Amino acid sequence: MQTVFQYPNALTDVTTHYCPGCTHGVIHRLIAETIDELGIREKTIGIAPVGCSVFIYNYFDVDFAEAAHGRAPAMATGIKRVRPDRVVFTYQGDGDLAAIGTGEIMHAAARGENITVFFVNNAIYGMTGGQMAPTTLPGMKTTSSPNGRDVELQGYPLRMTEIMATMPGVSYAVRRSVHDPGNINKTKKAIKTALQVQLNQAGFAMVEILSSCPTNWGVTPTEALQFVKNQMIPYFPLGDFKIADVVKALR
Ligand SMILES: Cc1ncc(C[n+]2csc(CCOP(=O)(O)OP(=O)(O)O)c2C)c(N)n1
Ligand code: SF4
Repeated sequence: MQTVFQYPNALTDVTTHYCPGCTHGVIHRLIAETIDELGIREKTIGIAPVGCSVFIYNYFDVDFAEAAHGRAPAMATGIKRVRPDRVVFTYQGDGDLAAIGTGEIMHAAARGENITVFFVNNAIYGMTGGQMAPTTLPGMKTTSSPNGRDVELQGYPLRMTEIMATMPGVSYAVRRSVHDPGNINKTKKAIKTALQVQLNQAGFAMVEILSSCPTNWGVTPTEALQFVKNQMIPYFPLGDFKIADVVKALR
């Protein structure tokens, strides 16, 4: 009989704590499927962030370490330098990567560390109750910007992938989304490429993935996917912002 559904070996068979309609779970699955397909489960080490994905180590059947807020790139750097034979990835929200961890990610990228970063951008602090993040859209209401983000007062949202793409140490910097099946497939391909970059010692790779937070956006799961498409993508365009020659040679 043809197998049409299989649970990835790289995931544990437990129920996650994510809210209904949250796309953190979709992204977990794509990473797990890719780890299976590349046959790297036994040698992969993930770095857990703070934020809603803090319990990611319960959901993946791969080795994990837990970093303090924003410090995942530093921890990944240390682990990868000590064990260059391992595949090391961080999984970070926008609060983790683009607020308290901005310095960490910038310097890991500037050093061209041979690590893979999965950056989950839901434009908000999910876990702590929906406060404004550096990626919160202009005019977007959050618990700490109840009248909408005022760029005169709070500045403009950071486009982290574009910033990463300017750095000589970065080999691969792309933005994807998981708001519909076509984009889910494209995201999975980017996740695979990002891990292959590391497997080929080709340097720093980051995949930013636009994700939903129906709970803190105060909308239904379906409306949240529409918000990603209609509100987030215009400010955070999908695409390949840097594919270095060393990465092109792998394809
Ligand atoms: C040093 C430190 N400061 C603040 C916090 C509180 N904190 C935990 S999660 C979080 C926000 C995380 O948001 P994000 O990274 O966007 O992830 P999400 O929950 O949206 O997936 C904050 C501020 C902390 N854990 N450690
Ligand atoms: S609060 Fe938002 S990001 Fe966190 S699990 Fe719920 S929907 Fe997902």
